[in-house]
Amino acid sequence: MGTPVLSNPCTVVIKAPTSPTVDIARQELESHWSLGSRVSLVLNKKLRLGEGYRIIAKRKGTSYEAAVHASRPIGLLYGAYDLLRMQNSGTLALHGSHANTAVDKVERPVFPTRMLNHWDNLDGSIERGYAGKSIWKWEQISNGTMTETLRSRIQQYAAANASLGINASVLNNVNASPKMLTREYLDKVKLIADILRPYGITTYLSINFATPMALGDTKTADPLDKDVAKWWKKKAKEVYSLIPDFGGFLVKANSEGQPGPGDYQRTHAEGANMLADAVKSYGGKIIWRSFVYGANHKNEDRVKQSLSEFKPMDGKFRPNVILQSKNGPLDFQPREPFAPIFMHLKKTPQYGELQITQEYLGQSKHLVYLAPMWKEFFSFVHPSLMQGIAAVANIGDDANWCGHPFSQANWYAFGRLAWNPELSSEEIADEWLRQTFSMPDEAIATMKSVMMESREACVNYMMPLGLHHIFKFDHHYGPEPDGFKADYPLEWCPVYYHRADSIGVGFDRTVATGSGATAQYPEPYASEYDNIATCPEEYLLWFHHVPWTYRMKSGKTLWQELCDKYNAGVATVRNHRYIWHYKMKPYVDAERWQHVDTLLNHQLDNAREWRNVCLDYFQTFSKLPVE
Ligand code: BDP
Repeated sequence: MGTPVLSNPCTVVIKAPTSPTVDIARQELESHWSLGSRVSLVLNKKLRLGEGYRIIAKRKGTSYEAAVHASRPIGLLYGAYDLLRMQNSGTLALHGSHANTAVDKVERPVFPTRMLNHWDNLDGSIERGYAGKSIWKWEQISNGTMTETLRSRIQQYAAANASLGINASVLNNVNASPKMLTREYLDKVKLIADILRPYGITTYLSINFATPMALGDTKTADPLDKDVAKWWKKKAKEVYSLIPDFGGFLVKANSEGQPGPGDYQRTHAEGANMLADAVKSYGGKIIWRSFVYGANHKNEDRVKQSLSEFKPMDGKFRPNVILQSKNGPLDFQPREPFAPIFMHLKKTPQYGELQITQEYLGQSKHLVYLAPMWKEFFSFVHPSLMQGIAAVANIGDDANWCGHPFSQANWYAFGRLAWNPELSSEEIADEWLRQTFSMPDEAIATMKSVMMESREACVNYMMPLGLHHIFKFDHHYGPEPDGFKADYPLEWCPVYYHRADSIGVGFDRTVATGSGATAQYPEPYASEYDNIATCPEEYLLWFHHVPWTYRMKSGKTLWQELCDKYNAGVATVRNHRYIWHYKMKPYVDAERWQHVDTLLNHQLDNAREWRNVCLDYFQTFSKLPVE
């Protein structure tokens, strides 16, 4: 990405008090704006644009006159980046017929909080990270300074996020180390926060609920214990003395082995509220994750558990507690119906949690563009139901940040949708492609359709028709539909989810005969999903146990349809590989072309493996021929 630095930079006229943020906006325009010799940045508090901005640009002869107006410095920076985006994606151009000759637009972000969640560990590893090690090189920060290499990398990270409007970053893994809150690390966090701040990014940390006890400062981590509450108050004071605009804590409690209030027979609300009280006077937030299963509702269908747990707590949280839930009720599968929790909690602010890192979508080896998946979520869960949107980052220290060159499009798309979920997946892909490659329009269109087809292809070659969680154990790469281990929780075993038998396949979640998960949905979804005849086929095996010979809408049997979907998934990848291999070479530098080509070959092998392993396995139940 990026445009060449001009030899004769443009003049940036600034009508705003100096500030680090305005300075960055000026530098970015000076170095990269090439459509005019003058551009203005105008701050006007009366505009009431929040983090937004207004851009006015007009083509006059051989250049544009452009100005960004905003009511806050960050709006000027966002506007400056938008100007560059329009330039780099050809929306503004001195030649060519499809460029705009005049633009006058106001932009405001839809989600107030637009947040990345890094699952980075203090030892530099990244949980579900596929693009190298953590970009936070903790060992390169000491005595109040950091290496220049690190500083510049973090600045690039901040700039990339700000260019999309991402305004919050949780630096560490939700499976958090208690060490994160030691003074040693807080001093380091402060330096990172100082770099992120002028880019409009608020720093947050994930915490381990048992930190005071784990560090040996208290005897318990019971949220109702006075010493514990006192410890957190003191810790909050320390954090805010270092980072006055610190965002708050993200908490994974009583989930997958993490400590939490439940260890002391306290509720999630009691745990969250104790922390909320500690950060309240500083304007801090507690972001509490609803991703819990296997504790209080052990014998319930896993997809029902988080709503069962949290619904009774609606109204019991302090105002500065936010509940953060994954888009689907299970766990970032290639396709899930939406998580009904967003509709049920009326008194608790909520964030949606998406996953940019492709844990279940081919990691950084498969070309899978995720915008269509997130748009699907927003089509059910209206953005107004959420105060913020968070996403698990796919960023690591690989030279290209995200591993697969096309995985960068997912970071990009998340940021764009967090700003404006109304943007279409196509528009975002188009923008990204034009800023990432220099290709003629026809090639852009071709690659756009590759990107647009890629997620459905992934669903098809991995788990079509509502199948889910049939991944290999633990690392979640590759198929293991026969996965069962007696010594693991049943919810970690693929056989628990597909329930294949001689009659059919799929998880019966109906009210009459199954787990009743359909009843957690509001109408019209509850009835629609509950009835096999009206259940959308992409969710069929999510909600129903369906006979192998069941007639699908196409007239084919379920078995035939399943075979066809798997084959279609493989065929799409084969076509994508063909397109890249035979058509894109002239337009892409040798290194990136080779990299993507190798990855697509690999993806095709993987897609075939998925199809073959799954169909061979399911055939042992269906006893029907694979066509
Ligand atoms: C699952 C991941 C696991 C995470 C967990 C979570 O496999 O690594 O810790 O989600 O979100 O998807 O807490």
